[in-house]
Amino acid sequence: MIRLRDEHEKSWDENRYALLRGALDSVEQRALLDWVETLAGWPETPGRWMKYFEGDRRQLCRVENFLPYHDGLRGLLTRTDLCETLERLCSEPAVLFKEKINYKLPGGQGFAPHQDAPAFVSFDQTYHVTLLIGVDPMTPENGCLELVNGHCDGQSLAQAEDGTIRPDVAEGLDWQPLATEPGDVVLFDSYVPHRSGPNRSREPRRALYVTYNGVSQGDRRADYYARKRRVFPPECERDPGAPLPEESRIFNLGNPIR
Ligand SMILES: O=C(O)CCC(=O)C(=O)O
Repeated sequence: MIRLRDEHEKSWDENRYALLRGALDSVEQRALLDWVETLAGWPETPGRWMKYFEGDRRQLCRVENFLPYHDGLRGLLTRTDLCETLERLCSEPAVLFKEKINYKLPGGQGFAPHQDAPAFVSFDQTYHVTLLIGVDPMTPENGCLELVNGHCDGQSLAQAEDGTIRPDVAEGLDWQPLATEPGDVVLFDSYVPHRSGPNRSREPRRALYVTYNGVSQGDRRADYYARKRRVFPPECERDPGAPLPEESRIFNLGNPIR
């Protein structure tokens, strides 16, 4: 069950993130693994789910916008225990803003230090909560998430030109690797600084990142994907001769995506 206990509430109050160990049982974990493997095999199809790649070998690194096409994942990401937990964290009912699976296959790149809030400004929204569910064990070796403790004042830190945290500021932060097991769930808000290393192991490190916002900030999922498709489309929808617009930057913040 994805429910907050006292220790999670305490962690949230102190750090704006909480780690819920063993929130999914073994049956749910197996189903999730199966779904994530299925999505990796879906063909690149213009106008539908969005597959992104990294490196010269076009290694799969992300699938997004899969909710309309997958009943199991839609059920998991909108179920009652999760919605009630999100309502507590957003202080009002929450709606789903965006969903992605980061595949981080062996050799897959890490993510530069960043906060999500500066990348989620396209629709005048100010606050989001992201749910992370690790499909594989997440370790320092395979590039687990690293978070900063105590950054809970809802402020954006100084940014470099590319929207990531300015390196001199990032260097001074207290980074904590958050190793997780399959079935663990992490919730963190859009101001928590985070980063991750590359996958140096021989196994995939797959994880779901699903972002929600309070309903008073609007149901903008469809708008988000319409805009992302326009300014940072998957490769199968790109005109190979046309450069991506400047606005594509915030749809690809700190990321290794081509
Ligand atoms: O999957 C990771 O290693 C980090 C993901 C992340 O920070 C992001 O997608 O913004």
